[in-house]
Amino acid sequence: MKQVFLFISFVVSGVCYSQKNTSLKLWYDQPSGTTWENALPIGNGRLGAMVYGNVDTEIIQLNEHTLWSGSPNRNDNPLALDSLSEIRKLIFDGQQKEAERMANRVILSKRSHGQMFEPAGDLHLSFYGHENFTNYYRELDIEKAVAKTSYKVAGVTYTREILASFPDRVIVIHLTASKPNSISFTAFYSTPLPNVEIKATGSGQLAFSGTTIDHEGIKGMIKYKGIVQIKKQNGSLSRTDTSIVVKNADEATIYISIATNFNNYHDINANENERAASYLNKATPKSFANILKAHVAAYQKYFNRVKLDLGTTEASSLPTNERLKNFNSVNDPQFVALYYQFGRYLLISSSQPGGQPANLQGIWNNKVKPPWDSKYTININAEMNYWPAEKTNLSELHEPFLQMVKEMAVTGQQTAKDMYGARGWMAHHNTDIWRATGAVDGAFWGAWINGGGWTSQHLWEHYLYTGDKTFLTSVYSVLKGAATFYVDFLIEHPTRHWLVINPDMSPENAPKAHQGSSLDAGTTMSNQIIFDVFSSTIRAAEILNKDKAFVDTLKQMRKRLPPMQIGQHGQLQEWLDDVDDPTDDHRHISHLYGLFPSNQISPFRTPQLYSAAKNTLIQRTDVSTGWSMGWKVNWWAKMLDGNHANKLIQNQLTPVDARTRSGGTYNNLFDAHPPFQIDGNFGCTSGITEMLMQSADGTIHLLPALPDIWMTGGYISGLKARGGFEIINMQWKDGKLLKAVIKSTLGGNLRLRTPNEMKLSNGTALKKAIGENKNPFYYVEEISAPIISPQATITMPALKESFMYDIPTQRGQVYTIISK
Ligand code: FUC
Repeated sequence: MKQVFLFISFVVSGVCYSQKNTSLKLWYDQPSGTTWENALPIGNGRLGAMVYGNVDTEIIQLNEHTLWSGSPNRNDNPLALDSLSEIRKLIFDGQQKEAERMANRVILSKRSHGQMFEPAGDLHLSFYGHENFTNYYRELDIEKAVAKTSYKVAGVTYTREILASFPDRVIVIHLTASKPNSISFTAFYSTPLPNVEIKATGSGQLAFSGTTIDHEGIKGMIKYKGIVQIKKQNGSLSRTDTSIVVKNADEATIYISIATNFNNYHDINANENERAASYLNKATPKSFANILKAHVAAYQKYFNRVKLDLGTTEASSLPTNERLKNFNSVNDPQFVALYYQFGRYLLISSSQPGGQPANLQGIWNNKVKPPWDSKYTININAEMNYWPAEKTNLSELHEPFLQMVKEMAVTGQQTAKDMYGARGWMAHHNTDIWRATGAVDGAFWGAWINGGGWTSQHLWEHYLYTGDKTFLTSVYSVLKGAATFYVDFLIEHPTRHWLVINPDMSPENAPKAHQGSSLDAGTTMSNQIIFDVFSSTIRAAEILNKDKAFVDTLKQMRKRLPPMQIGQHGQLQEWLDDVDDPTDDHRHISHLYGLFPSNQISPFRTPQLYSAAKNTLIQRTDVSTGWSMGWKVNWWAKMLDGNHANKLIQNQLTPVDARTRSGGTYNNLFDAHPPFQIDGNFGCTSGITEMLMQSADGTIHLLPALPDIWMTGGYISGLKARGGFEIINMQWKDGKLLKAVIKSTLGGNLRLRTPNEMKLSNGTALKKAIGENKNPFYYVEEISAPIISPQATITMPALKESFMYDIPTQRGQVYTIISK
């Protein structure tokens, strides 16, 4: 440890490195006012809150993870089956527009287009005579998951702390003052939802209850109950019908418990009153200090696993909104580390085992009709939310998403059967708390078939990181079901004779050649997804020694999928025909799924495709919506181009109102699509990890894409790599990897790729790697050679020199390598 500390406590050209990083705070010298995106998010995976930090009337905007519109429902359109062959024919005949018209009639849901994640109302705290204040300060401490506001009125310093306790399942606010008897306020509740009963009851309690709204013909049936309990020290407590009044107290603690009748997507028979009361009654006997202690310990169990130091400069001394404004014109590497850790903070706060997965807004929403219903878009956004989970050492927090996949594997079976006459299961491009798997929004967006295929790959990824065979056994049928759907649904292309999906689309994009219709057959992204679904199912079956005949079928069919193609503009073709427009800057670049998150395109194994993918990335340009820029950080990291990845981080870390159409970041560091959409936060945290360490493509690649600006030095600890490896820590200086300490939790070959020559810490030389990596977690499927247009110009990548070593490891052992 001493050595580590010595290394990281140095100063290089004004940049200071210190492991004692005390700046993991978002802080401001202004209250939020009325702007929701200025408020600071807290959450425990079940409850979320946005803390405004306003002085005379504080607003705590509340959320509960299961408070959704509607009730258990399905949204399949069974008319699809009868028209399927006609739609397919139209698409194969080049009549996409006509096919889309028909799909709108027969594939699109005639019922719900997905339900909405609903707000749980606002708690207001009105403080008498606090209009004029000085010394204002508010912060979100992401090392502790506590928000704080303080200010001075008439010589008294007032402080509010607020947290969403992980172990106690309540939100707790603690109000203190520097002088006794100073705390006087009125607490009241408001909500944008209709028909809510609000009632102050005896002994400092304010309760609210209601039933969620109907939406698109689906009856709202989530019953919810919130109880706010105020405890005070000295002073007095009274109430009106709908408010609690505290006068002249020394301090006050406010406990907020919210619960619903939701058990799971098909069972809403819980008792919300009993639930809310039981969480509250367990929490209220505890002091704030005790709740705080248990909360911080539970939170840090996750958060402290990863530490990142990219250096600290003078620029870091300003409030967060100022740093955001300045970021593109000053050197503020610590801001990147803060943003990185904020992504991890948001995942811990919005996704806890047993709860709902982080939706488009995580767990934070104040609108009755939120953008895209604040649900789950599974043609990119929901998957992106979980990209950082495994690699940033938050594997357990992947669980809510994996559970959702398992549940869609149940609801999606009927969709596969009723709509497409296929076995297995499928989902279209959206789902919600009811795990609806029908097609929504319009055929242009919704007739996408691969929601099950893509999400199912998260199960396989979880296995690749953890090596947990019990888990793999338990989810095998889900993987198999996703593959089975494709076995039944793929059909032979009439002229090219490959097996293709039809109807198909490359999410939300349409080539000009298709008269504005997105519908097509055999798009590149679909082929890549099916390749992965087949490959992971084959591998899982082989590991579990199951289903030999089925494996054989999958292997035969996999060979007949279309290969990737390089088109006339040197681009990776998005569609089966060479119809890409090199001036198209659409935010979805779905066919680069093969580059990331998948691993079918590699600088080392498939240089032509790699070069084509690079051309595509350049043609599509950088600036786009928030999540698209987040994806691009990952892609440029996979391109081993740290400077370009950093440029995307700069674009993303731009105040949103300085731009017109494109994404950026709000003052509270929420990502802007715009509007707020959390996937960009998570995508960027994943991308920053990919710049520092990648564990696909047969190796653990250390420092694959370090930008010049981070070259001077840095430190990261706790990243996870596939195959159960943990990068306990890693340090670099002047672009050189100095040292890496790696733990093997599963044993097996550790193949490392490093930017400079390394040796073992005891001075022994490392064995140069040759041939395939024998570690099964690093097995790379071979893909078919691409078809290349005669007009395409392909520049082979000029790769920086790197070094590859093999270390045979033992389970539980730690290996330290140092630069040679
Ligand atoms: C997809 C994207 C949009 C948005 C929505 C939630 O439809 O194309 O940009 O992110 O999801």
